[in-house]
Amino acid sequence: MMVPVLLFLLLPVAILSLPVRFEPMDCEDIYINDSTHSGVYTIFPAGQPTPVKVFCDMGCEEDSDGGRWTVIQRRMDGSVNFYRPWEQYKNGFGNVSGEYWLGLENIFLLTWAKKYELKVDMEDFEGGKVHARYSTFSIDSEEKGYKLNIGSYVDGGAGDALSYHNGRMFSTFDKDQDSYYYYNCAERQQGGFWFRSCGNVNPNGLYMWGHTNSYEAGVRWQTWRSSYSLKAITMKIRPLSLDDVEE
Ligand SMILES: [Ca+2]
Repeated sequence: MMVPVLLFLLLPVAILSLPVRFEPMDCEDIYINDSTHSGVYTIFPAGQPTPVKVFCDMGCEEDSDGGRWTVIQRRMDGSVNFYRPWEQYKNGFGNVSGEYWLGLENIFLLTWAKKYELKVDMEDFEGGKVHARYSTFSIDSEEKGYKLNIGSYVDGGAGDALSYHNGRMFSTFDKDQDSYYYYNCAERQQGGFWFRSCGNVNPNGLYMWGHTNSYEAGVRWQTWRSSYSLKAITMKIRPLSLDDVEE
């Protein structure tokens, strides 16, 4: 009888003494526990054992916004094709050290677990740089079409082009969930997004190097530059601080 009793007594001790593995959920966890340098890291939005590679924007000295951003989307040189089907927008694609899409399921898991804000950085080919910041950001589950939920436009100089898309489901060329009966917006705008009919914002559109007449398909943020396909655009999220949540 003594052996089972001893085992029973020692088991909790054995479990407690196992080495604890650091499983960051997002870039803020990495910033607090591991590293304050921007770069590629592994996060676990769905918990172990499902690692996801991501680019963390930890900020820099001349940038006073404090970093800790988890990059969910990035365009910078046209090296990655963003005209892809639903399954790939769901699971993510591209190259995390360059252009990529983190994946709707990962974005859903992150924003389901914590409250986030959104910042979109953008650049044109003439050296202009602006951003657009939104007070909150989350998306619903796949059953609800990964519907977009954003709070109010805060600032940034880019203008509020994204609010038009608020409350819309995500669409790809093979899954039309937009509200434009006559068109497939993802086909027309050459990328996946939360299209309405169709949109003022097209971060995942066709990389077109600046001025263009077929601006609808370009990488657009219409309230900043119209008939223009941007050089760079990055969508990134960060958990709200307790102060922000209480407001
Ligand atoms: Ca449609």
